[in-house]
Amino acid sequence: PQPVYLRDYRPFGYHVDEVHLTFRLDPGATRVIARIRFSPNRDAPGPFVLDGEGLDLKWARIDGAAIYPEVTETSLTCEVPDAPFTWEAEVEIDPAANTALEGLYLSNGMFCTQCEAEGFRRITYYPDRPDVMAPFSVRIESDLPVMLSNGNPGAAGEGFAEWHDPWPKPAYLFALVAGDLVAYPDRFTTRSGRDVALNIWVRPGDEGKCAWGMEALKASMRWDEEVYGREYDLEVFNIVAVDDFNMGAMENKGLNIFNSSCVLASADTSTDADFERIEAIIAHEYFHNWTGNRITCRDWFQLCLKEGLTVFRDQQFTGDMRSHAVKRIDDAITLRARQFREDNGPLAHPVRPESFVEINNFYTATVYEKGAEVIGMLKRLVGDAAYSKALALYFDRHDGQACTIEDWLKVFEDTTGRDLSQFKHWYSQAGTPRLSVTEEWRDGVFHLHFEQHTPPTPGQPDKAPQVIPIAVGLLNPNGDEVLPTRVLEMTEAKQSFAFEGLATRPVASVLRDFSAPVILSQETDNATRALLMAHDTDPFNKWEAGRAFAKDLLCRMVTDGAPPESAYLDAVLAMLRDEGLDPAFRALALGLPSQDDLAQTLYERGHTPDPLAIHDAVETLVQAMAQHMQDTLPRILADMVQDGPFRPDAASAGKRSLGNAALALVSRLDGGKAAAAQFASADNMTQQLAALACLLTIGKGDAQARAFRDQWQHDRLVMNKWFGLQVARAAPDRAADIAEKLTRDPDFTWKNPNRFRAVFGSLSANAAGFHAPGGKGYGLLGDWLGKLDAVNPQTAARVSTAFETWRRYDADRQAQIRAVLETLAAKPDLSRDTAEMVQRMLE
Ligand code: B3K
Ligand code: ZN
Repeated sequence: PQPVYLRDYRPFGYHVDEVHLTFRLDPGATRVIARIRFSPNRDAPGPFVLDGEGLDLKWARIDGAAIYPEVTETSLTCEVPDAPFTWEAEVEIDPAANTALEGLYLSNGMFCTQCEAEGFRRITYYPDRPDVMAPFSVRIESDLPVMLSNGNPGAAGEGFAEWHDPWPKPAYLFALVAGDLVAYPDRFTTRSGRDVALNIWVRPGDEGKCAWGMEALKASMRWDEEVYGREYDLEVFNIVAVDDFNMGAMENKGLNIFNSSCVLASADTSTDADFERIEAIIAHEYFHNWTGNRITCRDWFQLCLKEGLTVFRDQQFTGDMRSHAVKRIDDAITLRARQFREDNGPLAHPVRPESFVEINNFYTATVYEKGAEVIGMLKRLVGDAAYSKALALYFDRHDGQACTIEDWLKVFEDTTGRDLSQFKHWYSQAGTPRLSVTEEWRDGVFHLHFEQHTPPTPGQPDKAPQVIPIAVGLLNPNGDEVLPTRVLEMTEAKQSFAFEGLATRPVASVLRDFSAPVILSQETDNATRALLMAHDTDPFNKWEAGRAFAKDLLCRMVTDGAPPESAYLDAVLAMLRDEGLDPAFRALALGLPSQDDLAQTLYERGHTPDPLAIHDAVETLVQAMAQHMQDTLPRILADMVQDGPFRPDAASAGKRSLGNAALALVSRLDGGKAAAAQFASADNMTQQLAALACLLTIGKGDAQARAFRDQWQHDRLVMNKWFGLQVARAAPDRAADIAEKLTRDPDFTWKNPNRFRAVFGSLSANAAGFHAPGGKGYGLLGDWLGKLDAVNPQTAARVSTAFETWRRYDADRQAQIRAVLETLAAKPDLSRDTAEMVQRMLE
């Protein structure tokens, strides 16, 4: 298939004035009758071509007269009047056969839809593009008890229900749900006094897992009013939980559809991480109502317009609800693990890509998370007040429109008078900038000399310097801050900044709060790191000093056989003991860089990474930490015991998080005694699962894994954890075997994306296990990707990114992975999704 290019954008030749759809639901033969008012777009005349895939056209009419359009596999064309006209057509579709989970499909007997990005064309013939916006009226006919669509409810009766969405929207926001569902209801009054009915719709039996999601929804609605001045705009807001879903959730207007794993929560089945993720995803989808729905994207190249901004907003929300410091660290960890990894490999692409073969392959960490970082930098550069003014102008100027990144940047230019043309490189240049800094103390003046460089990425050999906001603070050598955070604005390839009026040579805390998504290198020594770990007032850099220390130490352990250094162990222990610090922060301070991150760092430092050597170094360091901290750990375990029933709030979760981090270390010393005890007594999933993880990590826990299964066999979401954890925590030489054994388990319902990812997402996340010698992990994943691709291309393509780092490894591993990728590429019916991914990885 040919790529689509941003530069080829043309508006559609017709406006859609209104859409009326009737659905006669039937699992194997649903009828969709469309009546649509079109009018010629006088500003941009063009041919009348509708998108359509997998549709069986029964008849079509224009202004009541039968027509016989020309239909291909993907489109429909016909002659139309040069004036407004009514298009009518009836198609038949087969939801029961739809395993790709795109368009209208069935999940456990329930009808549901997923239309973003281009799924609506699998429902009826339509200009399936985001810049065509129209009000929709929908009538659903079936004997199912619950029938939902977008907007406000209309007439309903025996066997039918009608919905009307007054807000013009693109087809990708269309949704329909019908099934045997029960509601968890609530209400919300907006600040202007509109009463909104809220519902979370679930399968009977799941009502008890809705309270948390509902609280998160109400908190999101309140927050968006308070912080962005955005109110909800319909009489109802519905959320539906669906088991079979390709991603997390979908922001359909007034009818958000969620992967059940991203909305259902209870203390005994969900971990603290689940609670936090659910809160964030509910907020994210809700926030899309303004950033995405009311203001949408002109074309799919502008995806970051809605996704980067909405991620940025949900990150702000989580920071406000919990802890800004902890959230910033978590986000930096995720960015490095997913986006830096992507940016450093064959799948690197700009935040706003310029071409694609399959748009579903571009719902990436770069578009989402780097897209959010770009907004964070913009806010840091213009300041909070100007950011708020720019956003107010954005909502005011563009409400009801389908916009571009140019529109977005223009509101900032107009409110601040700044020229953002250089800043725009963040949208067009792929790759993670490398920022290096050296320090100089001369004649009582302190200088920071910076250099930036962005390595080549596919299709982009040369990069221009970017605008980098560098937040810096200075400490004096006894640890007192002598210069509070100041944002330096770097615009050149090389640039220096001078600091005067200092009595002594200071210690620099650079890139505070992770002020730009770059890889910083800074010559420093252990004493400086320890000083920053102890005294930096910026919580991110306090943590980062330890993280960078650990990274260097682990690299030296791998390359030179260096021993774990006591300077590091002492500094971490001091943080662990500091009761003035938030337990969640102390838990993060105990964490180590991921093995994948270490592999990339070693690679960039000129070594061929050996995943097993990296694994061994990490094991050695963890063991040394456990021994070094052995006197303190029992006290931490005791202090972090929660009193009273489980509460999912941030403070309680932080205590559990520190307790579980301590438990992991204690397990290295006591052979798993404490973990086994915690497993046996836990009254919540956070502690039960963490205890099982500790045991599996030290090669024990078989009995507990069996008990866990017996206890949770009936709960599909908990069983995903059971599948995933065994692979994630397997020793390197056993990971592929365990994964393989699990694929033969009768409960390995692999067509369910959550279950598939539980096994194979965990296999690729277990770096040493996935890359264990012999290539068994590669072959197993390759075979299963081939099998899944025939059924669900989107998920297969996504999981194939497990191979994106392949070029950093040795010749044997490269040959093994290349063979797997080539076998996939040669498959006769490989999907466009997976074919594009495999081809980009092989190029
Ligand atoms: N907008 C959806 C993602 C759609 C993915 C299509 N393959 C969820 C979200 O970002 O909120
Ligand atoms: Zn989103």
